[in-house]
Amino acid sequence: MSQEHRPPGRQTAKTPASDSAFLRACRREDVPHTPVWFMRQAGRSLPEYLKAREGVPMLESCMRPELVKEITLQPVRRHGVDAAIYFSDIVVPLKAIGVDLDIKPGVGPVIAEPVRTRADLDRLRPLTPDDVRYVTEAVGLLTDELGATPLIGFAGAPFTLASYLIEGGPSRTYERTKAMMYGDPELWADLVDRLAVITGAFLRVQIEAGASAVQLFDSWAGALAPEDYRRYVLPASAKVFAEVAPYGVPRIHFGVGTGELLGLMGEAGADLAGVDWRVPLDEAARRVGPGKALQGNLDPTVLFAPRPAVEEKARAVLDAAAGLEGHIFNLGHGVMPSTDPDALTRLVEFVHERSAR
Ligand code: 1CP
Repeated sequence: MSQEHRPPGRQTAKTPASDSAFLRACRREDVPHTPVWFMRQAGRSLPEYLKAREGVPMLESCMRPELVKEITLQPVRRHGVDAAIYFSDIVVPLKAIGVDLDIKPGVGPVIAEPVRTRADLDRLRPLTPDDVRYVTEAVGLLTDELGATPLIGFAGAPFTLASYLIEGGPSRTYERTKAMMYGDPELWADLVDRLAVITGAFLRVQIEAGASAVQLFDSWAGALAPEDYRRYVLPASAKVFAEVAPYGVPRIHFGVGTGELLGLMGEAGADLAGVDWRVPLDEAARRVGPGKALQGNLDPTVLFAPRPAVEEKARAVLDAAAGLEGHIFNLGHGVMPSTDPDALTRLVEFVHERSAR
């Protein structure tokens, strides 16, 4: 962290959200009920989202503070979740430093000129708060409105961002990404290090503006074998967590298909581990190691089943988490766009009722 950027001692700062069930669970303190929020709780499952987004391209919607505020608040109003997540996308900071990219409907992020050489890497400059003034503004609007409900800031982790930059868009196999990782480890290390600096700066902007917690999405890290994760990815993610550690806000670390990586991800330094649905939470806690709260982990496709089946599966998640210090109920990955929003509202009620202390 640079000298000019000393955190304003937020570790001890009391905010209206400090005593929320979400932040208490992050700190592994007693809670009145298990807090719950959903990855991708804002978005296409909500008709009010589709209406708000009408005629506004995805990336542009992320740069309009009033619209960001409205979309972020929609699931809080509708479902009564215990936390809001800032509406944005993991590629927003890359766009902000001048990477030519777009988010294509039905596809995802698409990069005009993929990063494959040292000269391409040199185009990735550091991010300053001035590059993302709309984020500072929107977080301010949100924290005013949210009061005691915490706001989670987020960013993409270096590996997941690198995969989009190198492949040029979504991938299932990460062939070019792995080709660079194994074929030019020095270029790879410089790329993920640079992304760690950008990501750290982007998270700092959100925290300084008032976010109460941050989540690092390493969504696609599950594509890696543990030894490759340790060697090629862990140092960059650890750098991001170290960068925001002085603020004292809870740091969540999430990836999909990362059952075999949970121990190593634990070493990267976050306060909470986000777990997908493939590993039961009691087993995940053993793998992550002591001193961390867990977040997860209902399979998002369970929400397409009838209500009794959803409740049985949700109960199993709560039961597996019963012996943990600190559990935040979530899905094992994001809400799928065709999910019935009423099923999500009922799930929030169920988790709150079932876990009431
Ligand atoms: O037009 C649209 O509505 C586009 C769909 C969409 C939305 C609603 C995209 C494109 N991004 C988003 C918002 C978004 N992205 C949020 C919203 C906040 C909330 O949770 O309510 C978040 C947290 C993200 C983060 C994100 N973007 C991740 C990490 C989380 C995850 O789901 O693993 C990733 C991998 C992306 C890339 C991305 N952006 C959009 C899509 C369709 C994708 C995935 C593409 C792929 O399959 O690789």
